Amino acid sequence: MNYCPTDPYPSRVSDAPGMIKRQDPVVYSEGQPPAPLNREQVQSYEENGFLFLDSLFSAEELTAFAKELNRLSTLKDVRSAPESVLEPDSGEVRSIFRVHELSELFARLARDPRVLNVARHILGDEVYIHQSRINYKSGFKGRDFQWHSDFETWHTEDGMPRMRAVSMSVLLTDNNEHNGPLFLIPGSHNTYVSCVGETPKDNYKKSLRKQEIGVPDEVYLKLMTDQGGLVAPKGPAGSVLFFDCNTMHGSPSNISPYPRSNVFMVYNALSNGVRDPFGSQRPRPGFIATRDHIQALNPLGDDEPLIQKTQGSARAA
Ligand code: 6CS
Ligand code: FE
Repeated sequence: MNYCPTDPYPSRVSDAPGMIKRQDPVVYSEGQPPAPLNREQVQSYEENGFLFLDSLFSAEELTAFAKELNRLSTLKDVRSAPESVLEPDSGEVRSIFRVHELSELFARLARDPRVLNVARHILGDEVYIHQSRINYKSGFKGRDFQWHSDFETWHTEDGMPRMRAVSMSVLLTDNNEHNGPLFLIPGSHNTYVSCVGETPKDNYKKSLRKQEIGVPDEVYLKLMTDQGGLVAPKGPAGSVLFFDCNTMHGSPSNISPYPRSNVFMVYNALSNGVRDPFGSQRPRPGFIATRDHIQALNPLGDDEPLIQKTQGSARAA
C-alpha cells in the first residue's frame, strides 16, 4: 500500500472513517473576459459544489448525440470492449468509458467552448480530460450508483493530487424524478470523507458495476444531508450539470421504462495531473484515468462546428 504520511486526503487507511476539511479552493479564477460564468453562477457553484445550466445544446445537436449514443451501444463487440461496463444483474450496457477518444463527436464536445471554457474558468488553468464516460441507465435495467465522492476514488486509486477537477455532464435524455436522476448534497464538496476498507486488487472491475469500497460512512452522509439537504437537478436533454470532483453524489436505480443517459467529461487542471495512486497498489488503466500524452485541450475553432454535416463519428478504438 503506498500510504503517504503527508497526504492531505488519506482514505482507506484505517478502520475508522473520518471527515477532513477541504484544503483547496473551489473556484480558482475570475475567468478570462468575457468570463463564461456570471457572478451569481460562480457564487452558486462555490456554495453548492454544482451548477445546472438548462438547455445549453440545441435540438439538432441532441439528435446527433442520440445517434452517437445508439451507435456506440450497438457496436458489434461493445459488450466485450475493455471500456464497457455491464450491469451486474441484467448484463445491459451500464457505461462506456473513454468516449472522448472513441467518438469524434464526443471528442469535439469536450472541446466545445460552451463547456470547456467553464471548466477552464472554474479550474483556473489549462485542462485535459481525466476521464469520460456515457452512463446509459437504461429503462427498467439501469442500476444505482452508491453515494460517493469521485475525488476519493481519483485520489486513492488514480493519484489525483488535489481537488482541482470538475465533472461536466450533458443530459442526453430528460432527467426527471422518475428515471433515476443524479442526487447531490449541496455543500458536501467542502468536506473530504475518509473511507474505511482497503482497495482490493483491480478494484475497478467491480467498483464500476457496484461500488462497495470508497462508499462513505452513513453517519457522515446523514450529517451532510441534514446540513445541506438533497438536490436532484432535473431538466430536458441538452441541459448541462457541472459538479466539483468532491461533491457527494449518487443515483437510484431506474425502474421507469425510459432511459436516463448522460455523457460525462471530467476536466482536470493540467497542473493537477495524476501521479502514483495515494492508496491502491497499481494505477488504474488509461481508459479510466488518462495518464499518458496529457496535453491541454483547445476550444473548437470557428471552422470546427460541433455538428459536422458529413460527420464521421467513428474513431479507431
Ligand atoms: O471510479 C470512477 O472513476 C467512477 N466511479 C463513479 C461511481 N463515479 C466516477 C467515475 O465514473
Ligand atoms: Fe461519480
